[in-house]
Amino acid sequence: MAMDGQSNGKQSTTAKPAYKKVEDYIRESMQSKLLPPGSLLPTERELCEMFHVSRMTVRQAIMNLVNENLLFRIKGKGTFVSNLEIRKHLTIQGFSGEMLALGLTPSSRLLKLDQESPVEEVRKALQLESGEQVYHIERLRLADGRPMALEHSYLPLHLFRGLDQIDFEVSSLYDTILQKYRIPIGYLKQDIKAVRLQKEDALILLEKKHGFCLQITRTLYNRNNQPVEFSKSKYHPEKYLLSIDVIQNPV
Ligand code: 16G
Repeated sequence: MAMDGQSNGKQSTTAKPAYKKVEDYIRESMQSKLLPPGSLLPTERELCEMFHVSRMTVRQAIMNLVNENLLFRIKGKGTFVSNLEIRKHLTIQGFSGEMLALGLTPSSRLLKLDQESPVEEVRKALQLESGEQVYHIERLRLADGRPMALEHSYLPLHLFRGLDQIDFEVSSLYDTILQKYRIPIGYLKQDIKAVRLQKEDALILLEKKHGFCLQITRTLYNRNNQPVEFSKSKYHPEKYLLSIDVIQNPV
């Protein structure tokens, strides 16, 4: 399919620049769902052939859309149409449950599963005596294979013996708490703030060296008001929208 590009090498002052034609074509294809969310864009070479333009022109168009977060690149795989803006409701649900409810496939890359002495913040949140140990799980959480959050979970060792035998690349922590350890959840408390990512985290989550994220710190309690998990989740800033529903008290 050939589109009119700059084939004669000339442009009138009012004519659309060639990169803009490519850009508009991609925008329109996204709107009409010819390129639905998550889909792979034609290759640079295919776009060059379609529009009879140079690779630089195609790159300019793609770069503009990447800068607007409408497209994103995965090294070695290509350029994709952005899709996910997760409307995260503040409910007692784990990542896997939340993603499944949205029709997305959750998965995890396990970065750490250790037994350790907690830092003060974790020890206090879990109401542990000094000397008590925790399991520390670090996971990159993905939806449909795309990085959504970096998550550290800390659980008291004395409540979760044997937790390090579980494969958290495939298992849900909340399912494990409920079904394997038979701990019913009572309530949770959480704090939300924007934080600057450290370089290693930015590289994993955003695939760039710098950036911010939305951080949620959550303490989960059982029905006896005992803390069972403390977690820090760093959400991809462009893929999350926190949604808070407030219900009017009956008067
Ligand atoms: C959510 C929780 C996190 C929990 C995880 C369990 C927030 C802010 N945090 O990400 O505390 O560890 O879910 O997910 O929602 P999983 O059951 O899929 O392992």
